Amino acid sequence: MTDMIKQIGAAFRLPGEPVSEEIITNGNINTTCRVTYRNPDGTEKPYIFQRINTVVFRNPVQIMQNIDLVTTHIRRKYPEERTLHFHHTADGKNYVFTDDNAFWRVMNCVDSVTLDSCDDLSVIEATGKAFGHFQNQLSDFDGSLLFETIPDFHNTKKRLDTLFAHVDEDPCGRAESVRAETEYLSSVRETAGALSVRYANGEFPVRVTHNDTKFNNVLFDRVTKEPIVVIDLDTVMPGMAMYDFGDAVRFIANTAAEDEPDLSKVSVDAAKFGAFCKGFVGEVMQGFTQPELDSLVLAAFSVTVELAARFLDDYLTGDKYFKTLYPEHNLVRTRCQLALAKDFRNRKDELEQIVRGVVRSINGKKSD
Ligand code: GN1
Ligand code: MG
Repeated sequence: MTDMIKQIGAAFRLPGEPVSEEIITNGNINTTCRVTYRNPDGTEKPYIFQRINTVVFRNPVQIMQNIDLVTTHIRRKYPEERTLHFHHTADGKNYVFTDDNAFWRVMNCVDSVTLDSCDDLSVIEATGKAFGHFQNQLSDFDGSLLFETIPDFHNTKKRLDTLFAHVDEDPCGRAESVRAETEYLSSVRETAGALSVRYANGEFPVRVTHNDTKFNNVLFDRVTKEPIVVIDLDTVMPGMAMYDFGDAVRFIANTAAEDEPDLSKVSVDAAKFGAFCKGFVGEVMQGFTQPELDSLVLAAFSVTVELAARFLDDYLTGDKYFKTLYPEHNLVRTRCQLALAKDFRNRKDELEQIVRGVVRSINGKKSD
């Protein structure tokens, strides 16, 4: 057991001794370990230890304040529901800086599983419900209380502007090798950036959104596969509701993984898209404006282009942001997201029809 783990556990006054640790490899940014403690009475209890990547999140203390506010709000509003529980140090902080100046937090480990993919449409619909419900949980939360942990996080226009600035600078001499990718991104620059421009113009409500609605950011019951709780609250900030939808289907309705190198495997699974839509829209529709409902498919396309731009930007600037498993990983991710974005675009009419069908069926049920 590393001294670091012991030092962190002691700061949070965890009872007993750590007996095992295991790295959880889901996230692309932070470092997460499951650490099991043996209590003085011999029973065992697992905890999640997480080191925040402070290059990405420059204000980790503010993140923890945000999380405190958000989880307190949810706990008060829905006392019967599961919320994340973070531990506190003797001086009341829900984080600790270790000797090497790393930023750590510790939360209770929820007995659960995460999923990276799934063919069971009822689980996908339930995931849509869970993310929709998360937005409802925070619908009456004052977003101005939240620190903007990463400014312009889902400002697609700005993400594309940054990418093209780096294409011109070309700090690693890689721009020529990604000409096809940048040409495509240039051709969709305006369309993909449009929602973020309209948001800045006040055409959509400012809501408190999750902003990182990946499938594996929901914990599921091991047996029933019912969602237990939405996790990864680091980017909960004011934002566009439909981007939570878009980012989720980008991941969940892809017929392949986010970094699939064989592009012939990458496409939108319409049934999965529809199942997620049914769950999500069913939860949020009541409070949604018509322009929000009408932009769901465009949001999926836009956020997929945005991710492609972010992965490519990281590739062009030396792979400093996302964790990579091999040298071309960010480029492979870029190509995969571009293939998916193209499919979202080509099948816009079909997918919009699915959204309209979902809305009709929800309205039909209400008037029954
Ligand atoms: C990062 O770390 P993780 O996997 O939760 C990223 C998301 C991306 C995602 C792509 C703070 O999320 O925006 O969609 O990778 N988070 C941050 O896999 O940049
Ligand atoms: Mg995340």
